Amino acid sequence: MNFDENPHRRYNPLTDSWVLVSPHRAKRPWQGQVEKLASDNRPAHDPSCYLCAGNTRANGEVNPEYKNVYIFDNDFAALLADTPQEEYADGELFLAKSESGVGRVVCFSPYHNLTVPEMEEADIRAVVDAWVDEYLQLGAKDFINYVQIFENKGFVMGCSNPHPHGQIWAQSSIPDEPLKKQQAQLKYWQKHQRSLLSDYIARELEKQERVLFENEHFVALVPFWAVWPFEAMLIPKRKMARISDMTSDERDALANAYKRLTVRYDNLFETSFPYSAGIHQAPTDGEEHDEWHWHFVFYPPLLRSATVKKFMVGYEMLANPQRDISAEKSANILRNLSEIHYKNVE
Ligand code: H2U
Repeated sequence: MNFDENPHRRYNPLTDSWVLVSPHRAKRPWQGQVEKLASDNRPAHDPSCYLCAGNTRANGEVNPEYKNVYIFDNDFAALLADTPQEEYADGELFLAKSESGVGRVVCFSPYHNLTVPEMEEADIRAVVDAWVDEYLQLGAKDFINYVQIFENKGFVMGCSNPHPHGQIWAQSSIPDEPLKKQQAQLKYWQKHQRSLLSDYIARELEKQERVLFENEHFVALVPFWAVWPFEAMLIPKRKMARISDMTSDERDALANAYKRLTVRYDNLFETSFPYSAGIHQAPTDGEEHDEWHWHFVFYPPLLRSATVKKFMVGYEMLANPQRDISAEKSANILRNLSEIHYKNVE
């Protein structure tokens, strides 16, 4: 098959879904929406930012003078711990269930003007440690069965504040996306007694078509089934069900890979590159979950410049996700970018 010329569908074995790839369409002209660039000239401390150290949040609480990571209960959390347990069923067509959970906000750094690609690796490691602690502490609660750790970056992604931060939503149900991945990984594990992603990265490392870089413990690649133009994954080389299985060296390696990928992203269009990124891992329901091989996914919306993003509309809302530029071409572009942040180039 000629992946760079002919329209085709690609299979995502992790979610059991398909993406339509139309590589011949990459050159179509764009007369649509152009995004505004957010100003990148931020002070290290913004007195009006509710995430900066020492500032007052919307509910009147004052943030401490934190030095690296600071985590607090989301004041406007989507999920609440003390939700009454109720079920509603009116026949088979009207079903509802109450959902309990916890929302946490994770400030990555007190410096308002930094983002992950500009942070020191040691400070990113502190974020990794905080994620592990939160996964364990939230997961230990009897009403929490799944912990979703994520970073929503950039106004174009609906992020409300440029201060470096992420969120954690922990809840009693396993949400749809990780559940699909769990079912696919379980099926593969039962069939082969190997993890789907161990086999996948072994093949990707052989092929070297979509691998961006690797370090001792992680592989960074554009997945074969990528939907977003510059979608990427960080996959641990060792099969681990959950981030709390990482050794200290593996945590350092994750911080290293997180920084290197996001520096390349910023360098792509010389802008603070927006994305939604998050960790998919085993639920905290008390089971072993040998099938799970945790991983970190990055879904960036930008398509051809700092101001032209991909829209998931039309055919994509009605039929299947679709992409123009092939995953291999995107990987080539990202692979050839420098790992020195463009702001630090003389
Ligand atoms: P986003 O930038 O991704 O929207 O995340 C910021 C979160 O911070 C958001 O979920 C919370 C919002 O509810 N928040 C507080 O908890 N306290 C505040 O004072 C303002 C915002």
